[in-house]
Amino acid sequence: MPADSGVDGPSLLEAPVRTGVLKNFKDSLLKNIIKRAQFAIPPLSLMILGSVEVPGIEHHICDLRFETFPLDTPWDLIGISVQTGAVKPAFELSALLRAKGFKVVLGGPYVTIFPERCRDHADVLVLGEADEIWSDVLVDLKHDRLQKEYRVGEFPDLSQSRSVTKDILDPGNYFTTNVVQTSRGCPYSCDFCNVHVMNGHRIRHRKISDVVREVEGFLEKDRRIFFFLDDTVNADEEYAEKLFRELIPYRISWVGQATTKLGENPRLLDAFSRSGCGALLVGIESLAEESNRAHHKFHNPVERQAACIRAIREAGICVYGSFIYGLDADTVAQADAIEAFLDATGIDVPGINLLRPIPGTGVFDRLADEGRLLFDRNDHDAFRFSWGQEMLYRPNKISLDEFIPSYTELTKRVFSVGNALKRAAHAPTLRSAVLMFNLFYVHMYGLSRSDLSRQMEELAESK
Ligand code: B12
Ligand code: SF4
Repeated sequence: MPADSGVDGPSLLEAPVRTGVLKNFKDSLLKNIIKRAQFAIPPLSLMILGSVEVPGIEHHICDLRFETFPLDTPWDLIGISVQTGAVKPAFELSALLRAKGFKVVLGGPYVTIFPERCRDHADVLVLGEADEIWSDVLVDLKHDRLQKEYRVGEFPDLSQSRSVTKDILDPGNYFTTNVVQTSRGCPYSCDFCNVHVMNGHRIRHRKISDVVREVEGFLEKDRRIFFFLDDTVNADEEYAEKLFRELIPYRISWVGQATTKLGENPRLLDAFSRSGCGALLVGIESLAEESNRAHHKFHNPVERQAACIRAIREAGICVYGSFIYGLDADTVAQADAIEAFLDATGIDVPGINLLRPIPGTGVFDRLADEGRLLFDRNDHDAFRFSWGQEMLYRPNKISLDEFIPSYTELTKRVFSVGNALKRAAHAPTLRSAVLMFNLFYVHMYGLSRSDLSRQMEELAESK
């Protein structure tokens, strides 16, 4: 269920404006900027599946962020990608389509982790990374022998060449269509994340020559920025250095996600910078080491983070620093620590998240067992995720009455228009994107604050 404030995303563009002339003006100005900036990137999962060739089968992608589902077309099979935070709308859509007589297949992270909860909502389930098994589904569809469930045994071997086409996308819908993944799997086990649950602990690479060929082919159709969607694009430093050195001649500009360890590897930093890296998202989480340990995050020791971030920025790469405030050893002192860290490092775009316990992760089960979830553990719809909105759990060392004001005061200070302008002026590159993101966050964190203050009132009433 999306929040009324619109913090959940695209619906914010249609959200009713609130009272106050100045506020209305600011809201509508920011909404227009966001609409124009069109931050959306295409879903790689559906691009991959849509590239699987089976004679006689044609794929179409409908991105419900921009398009209305074409119900008048006689589709043979409709696939829906189900993310954990969007289970309810996915099931509702499936019910509507099935009531009209269409066959529906559900796949994606939620289906893979909770198949038993999905069985009644589809004709067919696909469990796991579907790169290879999707062709079996299509062949069975052709021969009218679809099974109820397709379960991927082994993780697909990514070193097998499989080309990805963008021809089924409408490029006008997106900020860029250049999304590429070089590897899957994560060697770490942060308990708030389900990447290692979904994709395993072993890093599986694509061949460097395949990735380079893909970049070359993508460039012919769209010269905009590239997104490397890997969770940690520097996880295997040797592979990353080889790959990005080979990409230097293509003169692309790109962004991705990395660990701050990058700042300690000058050769790799040089390869990133020379291949056109403009910005990296890094997960800092807590500035209290004990908190990170409590959530099984052992890489990136806190005392080395600041120096690493400075090194990355000095190499001309912007840093999006992602924090989670409210982890298990955090006290309210974290709020000031985060602010001081932002000043000391010059992080270009900060993201100050609340912990969103996602069903299927270690932290979800632990908080549920400890009686700290604020919603029923079986009601997965309650555990939607986004920037903030309401609290889903009780922090360990801070009462909710203290935590919510501490968090909202922090985001009010960090996400001001003045700070947005300052960060853009000091960004090592991509200044207009840094400005846009920061302004977007001024707006979004404002919405998140209204959700939280409503929750505070409700909690007070229920006491
Ligand atoms: C890129 C990305 C984004 C992009 C979105 C890009 C886009 N338009 O798709 C951006 C930056 C916008 C984003 C935002 C967010 N993201 Co994100 N994101 C990712 C990331 C890094 C890669 C996704 C991807 O493309 N993977 C590659 C594809 C190939 O893998 P896949 O999607 O799993 O698809 C395979 C299978 O699942 C299956 N499959 C998938 N769909 C279907 C459908 C059918 C019919 C079938 C048969 C099979 C099938 O086959 C596919 C091929 O093998 C993942 C992490 C990850 N490694 O997946 C996180 C991840 C999906 N994001 C996550 C989160 C939490 C968020 C945010 C809430 C973050 C935030 N706090 O704001 C927002 C929410 C956005 C939203 N409203 O949904 C979580 C989701 C947890 C969950 N669902 O259980 C993930 C898993 C990361 C994590 N740490 O846990 N994200
Ligand atoms: S948060 Fe990042 S590093 Fe931690 S397990 Fe998930 S993908 Fe790996």
